[in-house]
Amino acid sequence: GLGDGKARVERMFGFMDRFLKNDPISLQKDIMDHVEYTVARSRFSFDDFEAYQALAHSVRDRLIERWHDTQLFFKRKDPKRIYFLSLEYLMGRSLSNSVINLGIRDQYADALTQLGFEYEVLAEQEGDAALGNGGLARLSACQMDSMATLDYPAWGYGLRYQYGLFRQVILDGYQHEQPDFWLNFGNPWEIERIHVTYPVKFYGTVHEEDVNGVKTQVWVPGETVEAVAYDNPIPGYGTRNTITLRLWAAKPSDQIDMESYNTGDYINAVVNRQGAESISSVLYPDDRSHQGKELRLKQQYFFVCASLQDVIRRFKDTHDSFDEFPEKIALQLNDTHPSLATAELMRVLIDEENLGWDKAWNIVCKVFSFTTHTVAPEALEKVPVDLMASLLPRHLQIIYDINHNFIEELKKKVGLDYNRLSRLSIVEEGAVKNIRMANLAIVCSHTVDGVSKSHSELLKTRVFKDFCELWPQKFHYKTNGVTQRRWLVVSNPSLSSLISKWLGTEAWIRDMDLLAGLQEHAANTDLHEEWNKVRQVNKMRLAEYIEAMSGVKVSLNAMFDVHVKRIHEYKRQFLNLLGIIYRYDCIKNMDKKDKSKVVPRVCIIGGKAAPGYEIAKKIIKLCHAVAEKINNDPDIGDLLKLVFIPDYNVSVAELVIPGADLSQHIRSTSYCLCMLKAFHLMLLTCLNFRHIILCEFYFFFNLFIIRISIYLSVINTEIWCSTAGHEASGTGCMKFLMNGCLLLATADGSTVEIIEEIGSENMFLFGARVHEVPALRESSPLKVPLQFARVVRMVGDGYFGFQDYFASLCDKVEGGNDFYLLASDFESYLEAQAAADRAFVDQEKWTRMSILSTAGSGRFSSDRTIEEYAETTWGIEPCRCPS
Ligand code: 73E
Repeated sequence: GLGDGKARVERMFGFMDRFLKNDPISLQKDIMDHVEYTVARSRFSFDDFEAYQALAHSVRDRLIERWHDTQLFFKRKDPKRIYFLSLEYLMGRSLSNSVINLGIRDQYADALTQLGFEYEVLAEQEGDAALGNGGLARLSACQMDSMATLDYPAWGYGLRYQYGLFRQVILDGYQHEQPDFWLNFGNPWEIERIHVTYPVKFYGTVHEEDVNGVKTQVWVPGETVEAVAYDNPIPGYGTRNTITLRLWAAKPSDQIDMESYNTGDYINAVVNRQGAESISSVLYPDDRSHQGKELRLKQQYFFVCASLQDVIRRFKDTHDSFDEFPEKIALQLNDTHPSLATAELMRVLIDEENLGWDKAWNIVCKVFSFTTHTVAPEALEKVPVDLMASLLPRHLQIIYDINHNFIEELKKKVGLDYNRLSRLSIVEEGAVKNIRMANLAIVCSHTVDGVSKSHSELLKTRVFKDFCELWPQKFHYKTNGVTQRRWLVVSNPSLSSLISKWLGTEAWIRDMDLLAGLQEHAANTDLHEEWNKVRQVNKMRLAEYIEAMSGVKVSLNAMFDVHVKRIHEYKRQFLNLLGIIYRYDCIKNMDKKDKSKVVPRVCIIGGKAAPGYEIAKKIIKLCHAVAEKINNDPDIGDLLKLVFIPDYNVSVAELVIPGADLSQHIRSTSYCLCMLKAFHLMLLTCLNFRHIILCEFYFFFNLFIIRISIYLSVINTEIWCSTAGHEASGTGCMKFLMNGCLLLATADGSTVEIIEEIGSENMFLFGARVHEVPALRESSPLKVPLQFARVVRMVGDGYFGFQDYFASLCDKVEGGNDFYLLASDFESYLEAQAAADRAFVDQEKWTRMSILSTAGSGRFSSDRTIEEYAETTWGIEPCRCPS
């Protein structure tokens, strides 16, 4: 044997890299062995998919080696650990990311060439892991990559949904949803840990018992489900560190229901057992509304309960007392979705570890931190008390106790200001009583982070105004970032090589600030030439994909104008479409001479609509209807094309983003105008019904005065406080920016900080700006530009067909209902589009802006975000495994 203890460990480290070699011959042998023994195909007959499987398994072996070493190293060093709790991760594909982070992509490509395969072709065989909806979920994935790369002792926890985000299928221009059977062909990137399981309990009752003279609450649960761990190794770049993303799957508990077996109903007893699996079966496909569904709450609790048992088990392996818990553990809540973890940790510490309330509370307050991604108070997650009482009766008690203590403390501080107390309370009173999950998370966390500078302003003035006033030192922000490994190195290898060549180093892959070094070359004509060549090849790839998906041939001379993200009214894909219709209408009415001056465009739109979101689905249909008309109009030709890219996901993004010239981030920016509109409407109503008002004036003089002053105070608060928009941050824009794509955007969320980095002269900005709000107050917001009215009417009058179907869509922007301000922003949107056209004609200028975009993107690496979290929120340090 290897001997015991330290000597054994030293010898084990001595063996590292002697296990698996990375030269082409060894790689070929490994791949062929996996063809034969893992995939179980004859080495003389296997197809591309089977070759991909074998390849993936050989990469997996290498990941596992490093992963074991890392976990062993962490155990030996016992540093403070960060546990990242998120209900969603959008990992996309793993193969290319892994071989690049392991630093063996070229070796694999060579090995495969010699075997008669092409690396790229095999990589295309992989399906996406889509265990999340959009920005929040992709952010978790980017942050895992950064935590691994920066050597932090980190664990990600999540749910292993059997069905990820639905597949979007377009039939006749309408979105249809199909289940995402992502596990059907096996998943080589996970390791099933059949021995790592924990029971999770639900329902039942709580009663009081006398335990050794102490009154104790005892929960007798009604249902037990087993959580099984699936580990996904996450390799860092330029380091041996490989961390764990542990996802839980629900399985029926082994504590069999003897009663049903004994009554002889064997078949039903077995069938009922399988019901347990439904907890982790499907991801909720809506990233905005929280409907207080039982299954959703079950998922949340299942996930936090299993994760905390795992965290505590690992802690207890090496520690005898809980005193050290806060020095060794940081727990991060990714939005409110895992916020039940706070009450669960209290329950475990009090009921199972017998720590007593004060000690437990002291620990809870020190370990949790919370990141909120929300902009609107009304979008905050709530759980009906009745639901909580039935599913988690003991947790409800604990939440009530936390709230009681909090309110009592508060009364000492702010007195008996009941309005304020009720706004801060974790429990919302009303016809339906609710638990406010954000309030729970804030009260229990030592730090609350927003996701951009402007979001943090919004938290202070709107979303968590009362809490910010109460605990100003608790509130911070960390501007989101994305990982340059996936969004440049994996998805845009030729631009990455070019960057390395001009910077004279690859160090930017671990240190994005170095990209600023490109600035000095921004006017260099040699760089311009190489830059444009790379961008042109990427456009070609995208054009081929577009033709394959939609049959539309597009010209490479055209500006590729891309708008890809979840479909939402506030993201204003409808505004883009109205702009396209306007452009179409203009070209159609031009004479030949003017047509020759038009900058050709390919407008590319992509994104999924939540299955129950009717208006979003109509926007998708409208896109197809408009595309049908424009793309088949001989008067238009290559001057304008419109394509919808179906089933937008991470791997589609990897193809689309590098090929974009221009990208749109055009969400609406201010509520203020809406409120002004409300004010105008109110005045109009007053004028129409002035006789009623007069009556009221005479008979209820006092009441009327009070009412008016209430109206005015509401309006004033809205006007002066709502200086930001509906997007907390936005991360898509950062990916485009890195890839040298110019942004057409509103100045909100993370765009505000992009402007600080690259200057507004290098982007196409439009819409209301924060400092312009007072000026906007003066103008008449009810004015609808003529062109706007005209294009909306074209849709409404059936110019693109489907007149009845689109009626409700037009209603959304006509007749004073325009909540997302499409009409008021239309003119400035068109001006920004015209500015983009002018810049595109000036090739030199465009290329310089493109280089400066990449050069200014350093700040938007998730490495920077994670470093900020590590230093200021989590208090953890790197722990680098020797290599
Ligand atoms: O602005 C984005 C932000 O960039 C925000 O809308 C998004 O999070 C991104 C990352 O910070 C977000 N997603 C959700 N809330 N905000 C959400 C809500 C419920 C379910 C799933 C996702």
